[in-house]
Amino acid sequence: MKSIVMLAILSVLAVTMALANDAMVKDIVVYKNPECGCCTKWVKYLQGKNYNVTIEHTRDVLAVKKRLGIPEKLAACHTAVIDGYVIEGHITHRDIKRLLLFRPEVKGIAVPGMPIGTPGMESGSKLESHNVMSFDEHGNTEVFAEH
Ligand SMILES: [Cu+2]
Repeated sequence: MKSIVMLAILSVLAVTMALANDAMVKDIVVYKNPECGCCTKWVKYLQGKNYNVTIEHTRDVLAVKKRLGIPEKLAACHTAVIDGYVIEGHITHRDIKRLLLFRPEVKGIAVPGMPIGTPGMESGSKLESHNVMSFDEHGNTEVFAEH
């Protein structure tokens, strides 16, 4: 029994340490329309968290979303790729970290639409409650995180 408790403590420690350090991949490619203001704000937010952002401007973000297999109902403004995962919309750096840490068998995660209060969509201290969804290559979706 004791060893199970010890194991649990150790795994919590490992996760905490992994979340605390910056050893994870920080190179991210962001596909966005050059005119998209909230997309640019999200890029600045990531840069503020020490992400190394490569911006790919395109006037056909929908084509990119299609190519990357993002279900239509999960679409947002910008689309990003980091370490083999697709990041759709105004997602927090914490959720990106969690994704890269736990590496679920999904294509990526998405915040559909543009909820108020997400990074790049700030409006005072307001936060529209929303779910971060994960999706796989078959278009199956699941709740990844609730905010
Ligand atoms: Cu946006």
